Amino acid sequence: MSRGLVLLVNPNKVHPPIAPYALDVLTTSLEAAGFEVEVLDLTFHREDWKSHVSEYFALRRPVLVGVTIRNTDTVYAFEQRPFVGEHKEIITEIMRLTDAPIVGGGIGFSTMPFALVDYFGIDFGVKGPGELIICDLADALVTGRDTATVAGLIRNLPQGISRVAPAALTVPAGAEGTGVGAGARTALPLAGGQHEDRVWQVDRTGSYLRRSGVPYKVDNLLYYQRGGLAGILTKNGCAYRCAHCVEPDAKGIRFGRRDVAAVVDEMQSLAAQGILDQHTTDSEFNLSIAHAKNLLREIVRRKHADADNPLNALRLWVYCQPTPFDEEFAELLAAAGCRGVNVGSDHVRADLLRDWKVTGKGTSYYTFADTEKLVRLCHQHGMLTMVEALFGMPGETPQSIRECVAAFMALDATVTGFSLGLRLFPYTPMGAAMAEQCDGVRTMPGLQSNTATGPIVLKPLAKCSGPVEYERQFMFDEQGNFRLVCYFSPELAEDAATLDEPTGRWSRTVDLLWELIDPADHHRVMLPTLSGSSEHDNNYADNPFLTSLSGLGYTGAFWAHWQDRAAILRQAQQVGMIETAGS
Ligand code: B12
Ligand code: SF4
Repeated sequence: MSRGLVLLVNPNKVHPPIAPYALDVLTTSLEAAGFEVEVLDLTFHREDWKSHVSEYFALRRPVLVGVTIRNTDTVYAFEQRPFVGEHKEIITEIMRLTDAPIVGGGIGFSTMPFALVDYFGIDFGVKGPGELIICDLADALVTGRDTATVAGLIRNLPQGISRVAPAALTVPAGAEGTGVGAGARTALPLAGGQHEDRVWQVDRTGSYLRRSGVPYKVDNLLYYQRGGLAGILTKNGCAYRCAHCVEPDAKGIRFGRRDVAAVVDEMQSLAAQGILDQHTTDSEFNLSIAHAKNLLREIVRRKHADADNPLNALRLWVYCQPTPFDEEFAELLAAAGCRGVNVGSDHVRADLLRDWKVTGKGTSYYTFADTEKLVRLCHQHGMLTMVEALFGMPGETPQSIRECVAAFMALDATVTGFSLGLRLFPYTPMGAAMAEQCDGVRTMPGLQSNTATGPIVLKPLAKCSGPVEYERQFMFDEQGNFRLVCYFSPELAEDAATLDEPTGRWSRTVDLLWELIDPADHHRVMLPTLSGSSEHDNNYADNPFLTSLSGLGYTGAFWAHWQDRAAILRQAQQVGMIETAGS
């Protein structure tokens, strides 16, 4: 007999649609713990979500409602489009229709969980993996146990928002206050739960159930038909500490490796449902390389053991860092069915990468030669490559951009993505450092937001009343209006007015990037645009090229079709999917 009904809501309205993998993970654990679970997925109800929600609550009375917040915003320095406003609208409507407590979670949510519990006005929140904590919470609610016993749970109480600290965990030395530091020692968890080891939060042994066509569950096949990709997690977390990145904080600072057979069972189950293009959802597939190789060996073993195994038709797409990546890894990837490798190389200049792309100990882990080797190995083994560059970190100049563009274009990757500007988050080393430097009293050159109404002055955590106030300022201004804080190097060649204005747009640098690329190469590059959403850039959210691509039935990583995008856009225009073909 069921212990009670838990409703899981996906409020993600971004298209092309990406299946809410997180909800399959939570459903698997909750069902194993004896709960009935239903998923209310609003992704395909962008227009009629309100009636869909009210029809549901007219019939059903869950004991707990979980809402997944995958993306806070586009995390795109030009578009700066927040999603949490539309999520709040949905949550407010749910609160009107039910008295059941609401718990929020998700990776976007985990970048600023205290601020979002406060903003949404919900009862609970979870930072990081939630499959075990949500079961503990549901159990507490149905048995009447005090939720103060639910380790890791963020609670919204009349006396304020606080977190039930898990047992003492290993956190980075010096992390107190900002969550930034190096080395490791045992210490009490920080009030905000930032930069923690979250391996204990992860179900590492089970195979997550991936269903299709079952009412009130995630419909993985429908997502594949509409979005062309499914996700597969092999491990949780990242042990590295790159200055711009939210993932070690939001997902955990140690790798929570999943059982290899359980992951491959899951991949096989997806493939058996006809879901053949699978994209890793690890922070980086090749970190923890021995585990990655074992996983690939298991796929290859099953393929060889049985010609009818659906894994023989698998097309795998992976996110990687430039190292570790050796000949054996490339061979295994290709043998397992990998079609493409997306590598976050970010830059060519060692002086810029030194304080930016670093391990947990603060040391550099690759040079440009590693990216050259990776691209060569992939192409030798018949795999496509996408190499990503990120411009605008502190110290970036027109000269460093020129050097990087020349070197990256010479790689001759299948596609090269150039992005400009950083979205800052509360617990990224860079976000925390900017708050320290502002110290609540001054702004810093390079801080920018399209909707700022005055200078952006951030306060460090130690000077805030707590994590709510600290986290909020990266998303909202003092009046509560959206102000997504970004950063662009002030050493780039922009007009004085742009550099002085908190809303200044680094448009001359966008022009520079376009000038540096020979038009004959446009088919194989992604370039930033001032609007931040066009068929030329790599902003996925409602991108006209990507919606055409998925509408026309293409599958696989979107960038794999980038070189053909002029023809695909023409095709989309011919069938009336879009109004004008891109230039
Ligand atoms: C793979 C990936 C992609 C692929 C997806 C391919 C696919 N088919 O899955 C592609 C390239 C398409 C993509 C696109 C985008 N992505 Co993306 N993506 C990822 C990545 C690497 C994995 C996401 C994932 O599926 N994880 C696996 C699941 C199982 O983990 P999870 O979602 O975290 O869920 C766990 C917990 O969060 C928690 N949890 C989740 N929900 C809930 C709910 C409750 C109630 C509870 C209690 C707990 C809980 O428990 C879950 C199980 O452990 C993440 C980074 C990362 N390491 O996770 C970025 C990431 C999520 N993406 C991000 C962004 C911004 C985007 C885009 C908006 C970018 C853009 N402008 O184009 C789009 C949005 C697409 C969309 N439709 O939503 C950001 C979000 C950051 C933020 N602050 O919001 C991330 C974190 C990357 C980053 N470093 O900035 N993405
Ligand atoms: S390797 Fe760096 S960029 Fe990649 S997830 Fe880890 S910290 Fe982020």
